[in-house]
Amino acid sequence: MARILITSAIPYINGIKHLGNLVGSQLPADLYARYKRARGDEVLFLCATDEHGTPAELAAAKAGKPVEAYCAEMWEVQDKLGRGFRLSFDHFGRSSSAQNHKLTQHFADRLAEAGLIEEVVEKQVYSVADGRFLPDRYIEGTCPNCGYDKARGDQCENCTKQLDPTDLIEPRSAISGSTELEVRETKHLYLRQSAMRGELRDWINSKTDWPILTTSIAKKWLDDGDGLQDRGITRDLDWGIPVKKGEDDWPGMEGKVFYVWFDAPIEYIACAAEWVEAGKGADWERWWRTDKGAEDVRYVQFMGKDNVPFHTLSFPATILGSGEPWKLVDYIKSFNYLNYDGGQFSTSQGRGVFMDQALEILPSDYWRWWLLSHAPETSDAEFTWDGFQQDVNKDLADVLGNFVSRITKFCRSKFGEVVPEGGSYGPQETALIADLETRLRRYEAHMDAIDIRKAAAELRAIWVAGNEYLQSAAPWTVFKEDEERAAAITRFALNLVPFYAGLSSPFIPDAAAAMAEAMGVEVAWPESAEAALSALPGGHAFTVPEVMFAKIADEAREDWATRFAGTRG
Ligand code: B3M
Ligand code: ZN
Repeated sequence: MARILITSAIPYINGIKHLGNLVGSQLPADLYARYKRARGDEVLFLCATDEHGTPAELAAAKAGKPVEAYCAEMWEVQDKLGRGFRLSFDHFGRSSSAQNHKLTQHFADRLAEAGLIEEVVEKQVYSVADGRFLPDRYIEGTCPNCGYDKARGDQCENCTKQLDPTDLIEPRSAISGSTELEVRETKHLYLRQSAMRGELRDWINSKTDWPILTTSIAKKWLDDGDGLQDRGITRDLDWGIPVKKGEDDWPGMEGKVFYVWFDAPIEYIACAAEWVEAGKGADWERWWRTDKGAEDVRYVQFMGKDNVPFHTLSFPATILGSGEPWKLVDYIKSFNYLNYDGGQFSTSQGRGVFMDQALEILPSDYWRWWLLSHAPETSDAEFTWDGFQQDVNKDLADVLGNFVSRITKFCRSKFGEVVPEGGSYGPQETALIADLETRLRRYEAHMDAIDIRKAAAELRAIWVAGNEYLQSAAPWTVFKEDEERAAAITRFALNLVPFYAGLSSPFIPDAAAAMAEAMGVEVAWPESAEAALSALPGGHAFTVPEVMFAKIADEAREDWATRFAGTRG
């Protein structure tokens, strides 16, 4: 039995995520966690909300709430949606937890002890009226390039020119509108990542089995980007983890907090400690410390491609720089983007389908199946309503759902709600078992390799094979001549239902559970096709399940296409 630690990138707290976010980290991570558990491995699957930084402060201000209250509420919302999508986290934590405060301050202390932190005095804009330093995006003014009067200190939204706050004409605070701004000196901590270039390069070069998407991004930033420049890891903000050296104050850093991208990945570790604190586990260091049992853990991370540099360079720099035996990631599965109907999903424009809306219109299995079977692995992928309707209707309703409904209903009408006895299997059954055995091993290999689209294609082929068998063996025709043989075919086809339930459960857990329940068995991963297909003996009782997958009608599709075209609410 292997031990597998799985983390999904932790979503920002500010707002509900769209389906592109979901398929880029949480959902594939869940697929893998469910699969590994089904295979009997010991899994710890962690995720959390990413709660610090300017976006959280801004979103809270916009909602008219204190930032702590806002984060607590949004955590509830994201937690509930995660459960709605059946994301099987062992713990869904918060980067604002006490555990993360402690660990983040601990890492800063270790890095300072190792000589990897430098104190740098910089000049920054201070707002006298607001009594605080303003991050670039909190400063507004007139664009020197196009004259747009709401340009931000980092960029003009109108002409897209990148700006420095000092470029703005008549700069003012975006918080209060005050123009009483001055440039003041402020001290920040920089992590000397550049000192670790060699160590990081050796580590990344040793990862020959990583997806090309992951290593190409890592190497680009390692060598010719500025990814390994020394980075500021502190900010002049109120909301965040106070800058401390372990438990001690850090002279000159009073009132400052760590930068969100410094503490967010540390939450992966803190989340395991929260899991123990919540009474769900006994020992988190066994997963995270190689001197305390984690040397045989395989650690797999899931994330969108924009997060790769932070996970291949910055976070490993924190871990390696600490000089302590923390577990480093073994495999990083990264994703391209999912686009929406000829454009991009857009949180600011409300374009596309968001997690709450998706669950309002269809059960989670529909979304899980479509999203995972179209996961943007080797290139960007696109969601269209036509494609979604077509694929879901075909794969789930016409193939899988139809198979289950047809065989259970046929059996009920001719033999009652028990698996029929008698008759014998022939060449058709032998051939199907051989075919399914090959496909089962191929499916497992794709799942082990986290080749999600290939795995989905194989699973679909496994469903199709059963459907085709039933179609050609045609027990309803055979029944008229040879009831015994019809009984054997029916028994064999009924045995496919729990087989499908086991194999489908990582993709569509609710439907899988319903199938197994109808057949009066537990969801279980099959040892082999042969063993699985004789699991239900003659005389075993079952029930005909409810309609598993209703088809998406054209009117519904048209309706949704209009409803989600832009601007939510
Ligand atoms: N919150 C960005 C994102 O949600 C960021 C990930 C942090 S992972 C430690 O895409
Ligand atoms: Zn401009």
